[in-house]
Amino acid sequence: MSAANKLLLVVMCCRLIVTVVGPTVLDFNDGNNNDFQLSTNPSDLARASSDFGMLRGGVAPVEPAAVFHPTSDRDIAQLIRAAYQQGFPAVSARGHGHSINGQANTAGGVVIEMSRLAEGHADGVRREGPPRPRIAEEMRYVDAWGGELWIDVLRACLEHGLAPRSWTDYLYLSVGGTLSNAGISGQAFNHGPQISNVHELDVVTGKGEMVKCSEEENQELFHAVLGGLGQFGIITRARIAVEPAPQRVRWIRVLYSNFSTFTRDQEHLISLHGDGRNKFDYVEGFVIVDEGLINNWRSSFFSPRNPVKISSLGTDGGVLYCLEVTKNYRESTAEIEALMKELDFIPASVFTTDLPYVDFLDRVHKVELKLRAKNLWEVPHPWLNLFVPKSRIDDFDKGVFKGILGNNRTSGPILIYPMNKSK
Ligand SMILES: Cc1cc2nc3c(=O)[nH]c(=O)nc-3n(C[C@H](O)[C@H](O)[C@H](O)COP(=O)(O)OP(=O)(O)OC[C@H]3O[C@@H](n4cnc5c(N)ncnc54)[C@H](O)[C@@H]3O)c2cc1C
Ligand SMILES: *[C@@H]1O[C@H](CO)[C@@H](O)[C@H](O)[C@H]1NC(C)=O
Ligand SMILES: CC(=O)N[C@H]1CO[C@H](CO)[C@@H](O)[C@@H]1O
Repeated sequence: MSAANKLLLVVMCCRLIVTVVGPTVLDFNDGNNNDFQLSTNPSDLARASSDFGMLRGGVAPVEPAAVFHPTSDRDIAQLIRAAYQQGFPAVSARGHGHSINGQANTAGGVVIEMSRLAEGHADGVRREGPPRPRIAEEMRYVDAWGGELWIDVLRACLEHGLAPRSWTDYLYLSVGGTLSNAGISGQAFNHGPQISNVHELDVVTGKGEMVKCSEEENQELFHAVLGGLGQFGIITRARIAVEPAPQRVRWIRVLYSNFSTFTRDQEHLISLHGDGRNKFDYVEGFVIVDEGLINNWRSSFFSPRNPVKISSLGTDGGVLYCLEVTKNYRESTAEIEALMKELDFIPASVFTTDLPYVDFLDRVHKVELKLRAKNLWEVPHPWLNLFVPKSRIDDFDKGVFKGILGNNRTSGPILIYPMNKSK
């Protein structure tokens, strides 16, 4: 922490009473007998300055002036009220820092660390942390702290035999972080993205007000904050819809060499949504431009003793498409066979796994552990998500998958799956 940074913060907060308690703590009193501490601990600042993208490698990271560890929504409201009334530098919320390009950071401002950190708090004093997930079994919802990781929300719900319905592929992301985007995965065709599965939010607004919002109450704020990239307020609590947790999952991958057959089958599967229809519970897919990928990223799946050879499948342009589906089940798997009969994949290319529901949801974490062991997790991730209109998807395949990527083989993951606009 440079002296210049600290000075900047103190100057900009000149109307607050500031005491420098130790080398890494700034103590504030907002004049109303409210005391709070900001951390300038180098490890807090370093953490807040980097994210999953790691796109600034080599260049000095942009540091915030300080980091705030809240234990409740009141703490956050107090900080933001002081910031609003007294001309503080910018404030941003950071969930698990798994977005890219410094989205959760604010250069020279204060980063609110929403996640539960084992280290405790700036002054080293252990206080009670933010509220734990609270489940209402009858009403079928869970109330979760904005900084809670989805994996912890899941674990808490499972103790009651319940689980949220709509997911992201990876669960080590915070509730507030994914609800500030959309939270999209293979369940979205049926349940909508995560932001369509929220009943109510507690939000701290830019003026430091604590506001409850929902479809019925403060509707404008509700819709602004969901998918609002942290720009309309800070989510401190989300009330999330849950369902009885499925027991087991049949997880199937099949390959296609013909892009239009692949997209036709995917679109057919997402047209089967709503209650009472025989449908898969999850529909995704990915593009394979390099055999390395099959035996790499998403694919502890394909047996190593029986590696898939793209060349043996007679592809056009050397690109393969993998449809990935799951069905949650308790006893019978008859419905799965019926659905598979409706598809037109390469007959010899069916890869099937059967596993507990939690293991399926937490699948990317297994990949994370493997990549970490090879030092391949904390590397730059120049990731990009795009919605492509159906009318241009064939051009996209020719130009990007078969063209740019087919000619410059990459072993990074390339996911592709359709979404219903109405969801
Ligand atoms: C391995 C991996 C897999 C992924 N898979 C998917 C996927 O399948 N589907 C999908 O939709 N996304 C996916 N993502 C993207 C991910 O959902 C977003 O990047 C998400 O923002 C990360 O959550 P986070 O808690 O790390 O948020 P952060 O990166 O900490 O924050 C992201 C944004 O949200 C804001 N924010 C954070 N917390 C709050 C809060 N409490 N209130 C208001 N604003 C807040 C921040 O200011 C920032 O603008 C994936 C990311 C990774 C790294
Ligand atoms: C892909 O399948 C479509 C019909 O689904 C067919 O018209 C087209 O010729 C096929 N393309 C190739 C390269 O075989
Ligand atoms: C980054 C890169 O190597 N791009 C090349 C990919 O392949 C096309 C040919 O299709 C080249 O024109 C690009 O330069």
